Amino acid sequence: MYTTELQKGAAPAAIANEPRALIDAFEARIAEDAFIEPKDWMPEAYRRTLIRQISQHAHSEVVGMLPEGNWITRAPSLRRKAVLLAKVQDEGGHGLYLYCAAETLGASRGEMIDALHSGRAKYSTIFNYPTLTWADIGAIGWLVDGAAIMNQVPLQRASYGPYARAMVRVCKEESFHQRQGYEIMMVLAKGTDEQRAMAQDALDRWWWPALMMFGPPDDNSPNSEQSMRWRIKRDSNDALRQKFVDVSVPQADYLGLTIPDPDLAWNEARGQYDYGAIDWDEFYAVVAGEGPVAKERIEARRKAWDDNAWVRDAAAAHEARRAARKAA
Ligand code: BYC
Repeated sequence: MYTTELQKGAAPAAIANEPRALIDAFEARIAEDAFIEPKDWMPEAYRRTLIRQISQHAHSEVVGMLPEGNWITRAPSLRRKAVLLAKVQDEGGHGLYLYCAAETLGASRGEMIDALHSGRAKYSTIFNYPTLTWADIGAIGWLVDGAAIMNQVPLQRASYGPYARAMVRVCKEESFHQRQGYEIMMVLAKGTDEQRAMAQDALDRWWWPALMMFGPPDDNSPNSEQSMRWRIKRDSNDALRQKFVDVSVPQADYLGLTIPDPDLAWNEARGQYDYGAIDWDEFYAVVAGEGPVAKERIEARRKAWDDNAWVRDAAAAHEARRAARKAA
């Protein structure tokens, strides 16, 4: 994600000297819920906000392959291995759709990757935590993909067409991912004492980081107001976090597992769960690159990029030869 001078703090609604008539026409289209397409005129601040969010999203998918990829060779059965392999491949595919969506806004793939590798771009905090046991793979599918779906379903109606359309397929696949994770948790929760303890330990470690995926609280979210006005975001960070808590608590109950929050309680008046305080110091430290395995994650991405340079070179050489043959 790009934190350029423009994007520090809240995104400005418009940049000086943009023609009023164009801005008005753009805002009218947003107001009537029309999609904005790549060739349409758009305010520069809208374009940069989208590049920021979509590239962060793409990086999250690609870095998000690492914690689970780590378990492919150790999956407990051939079936589990095949399913996990398919899931991790899906995440790579999501990254590709999203990089393509960002490219339609004029961002180059090379610049986006460079921003990730150099630490200038952000990616979701959740992927900076280690996967210690097989139950973590269940907890990631259940909670991390569950949180991702909660956040991404409204993005299917984001005002930028290519982003919204990419989300349609991503959400379908995430739904399969969530179910495979929950199924792993069901098997462990109904298993031996040791397996149940492993499932509970995974829930204990992933619950709070999953709540942090939705971003800072609304009163401390500099981008939300403008992004919601532009209908990029349809719901606030806190609203989506609350929905996630409300659907996850009965799922944990069904598993016979305990959510690690002593303040969690049904609030009859609100018709929602109250939940305890999130450790925002931890969130901001992880955003700043201090996550438990943050350095390993970026190092792994850089190494993959360098080790596979020959593939990019070969593709470029093939394309150059093909173009030369065509010209001849
Ligand atoms: N982690 O003003 P705010 C997946 C940053 S992967 C890191 O609320 P915004 C999966 C935020 O960027 C799916 N940074 O921002 C893959 C901003 O910084 P800048 C991942 C975070 O954009 C593999 C600052 O904090 N999903 O599903 O309005 C395996 C202030 O925040 C985080 C997406 O990427 C965070 N958690 O709202 C399994 C969804 N939260 O840029 C699963 C797309 C906030 O101003 N993104 N920050 O320097 C979004 O929906 C929004 O960008 C967010 C944040 C809700 C995340």
